[in-house]
Amino acid sequence: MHAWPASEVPALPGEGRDLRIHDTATGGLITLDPGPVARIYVCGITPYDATHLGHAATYNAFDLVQRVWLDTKRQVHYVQNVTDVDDPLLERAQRDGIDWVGLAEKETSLFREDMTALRMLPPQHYIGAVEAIPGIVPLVERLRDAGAAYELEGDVYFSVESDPHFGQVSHLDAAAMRLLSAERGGDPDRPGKKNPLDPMLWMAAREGEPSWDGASLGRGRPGWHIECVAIALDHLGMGFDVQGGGSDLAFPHHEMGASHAQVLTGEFPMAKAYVHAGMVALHGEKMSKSKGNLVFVSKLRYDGVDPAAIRLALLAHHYRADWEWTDQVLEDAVARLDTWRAAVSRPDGPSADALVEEIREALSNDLDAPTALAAVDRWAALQHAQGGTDEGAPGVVSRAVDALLGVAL
Ligand code: 5CA
Ligand code: ZN
Repeated sequence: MHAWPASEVPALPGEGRDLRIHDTATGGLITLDPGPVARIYVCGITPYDATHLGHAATYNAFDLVQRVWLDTKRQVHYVQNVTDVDDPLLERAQRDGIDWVGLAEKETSLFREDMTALRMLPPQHYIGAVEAIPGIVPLVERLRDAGAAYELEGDVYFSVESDPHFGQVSHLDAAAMRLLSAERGGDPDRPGKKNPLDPMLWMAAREGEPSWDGASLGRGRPGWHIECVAIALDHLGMGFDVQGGGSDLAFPHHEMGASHAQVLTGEFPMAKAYVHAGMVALHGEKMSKSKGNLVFVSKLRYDGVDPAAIRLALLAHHYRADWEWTDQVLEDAVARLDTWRAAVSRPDGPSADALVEEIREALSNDLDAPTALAAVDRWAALQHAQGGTDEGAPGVVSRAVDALLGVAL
């Protein structure tokens, strides 16, 4: 699949800083030390509805990861998937009496538009589940042949007990895992499973549903976790730097994915850091396509909201926090954008050298965007209060805000 166009990332004076980030698996902050090419996999959308602010907040977090790395003059190898066949997509298409392929294409196109408008850097590899199927089938066969997967009425399940490291991403107890598994696409109550938590790797063809040639597995379609594993291993290999997504993906998705990959390769861990963004809520509940309490990025754009203001609204919250979207959040961001734009519209101003370092310091410290925004606020306040004589300083601020925060002033 094609991704979306990249906005240019201006180079900044001085040196970037290494990223210290919270890793769910170890439960603490770790300093990543990627090679010259940093490797990141971020779970993509299931395209059955438009991009909402919760999605945008999560992608914003991983966009910042890349911007910190780019500032250290590293290259970034970024891979993202599109879950373009899965139960919720097929259910929505059926509910609305439309073709599932067309629905996925339409919503993926809108996602690309939203990501472009928000200046999110595109992945180098943007891969759909459907196009990954030829790579998924041999992985499932290998797991089965190694005794790590078993068949149940034609479907193939992964045996969580085959991975000695199972549980080391989320550290949940069995009861919590069982609950979340039922909520998030699993089927812990299906009779005949060896362990209720075992996730499906390959679902045998169902009447009226799309299916693909699965070689010795028979016709069917892939499970959710193996999709991301196949794509990540194909494009990044084991031991990549960051596996990213919202906190609702820590279990089961990232836990199961890590287990699949670890059993397949015999290596540990799949990712050096499992990074999870908090959940954005609306009216007190997590924004979710299944509940329908959504504010869409595209709706705001069509209403004339500047995408830079949407981005500032996201950046005003620490990526790990759970937070609530309100009209006030957007109003504050619009006001901040106006203040910043006015401050950089003059040819000279207070020196920007310290500010660039403050933004760098804040972001390298677990992507602390709110602290970075506060630093820019202080510079803008000084500019408005008394100005300054440093010629070109406003240009440096513009470039830093663009390069490190993805906001075009
Ligand atoms: N296709 C899978 C991942 S392989 C999936 O979870 N798709 S999704 O469309 O449901 O979510 C896409 C990303 O947005 C995930 O990282 C998810 O954790 C994140 N996300 C979903 N809802 C919210 C929310 N309310 N707040 C923050 N992030 C969210
Ligand atoms: Zn995923």
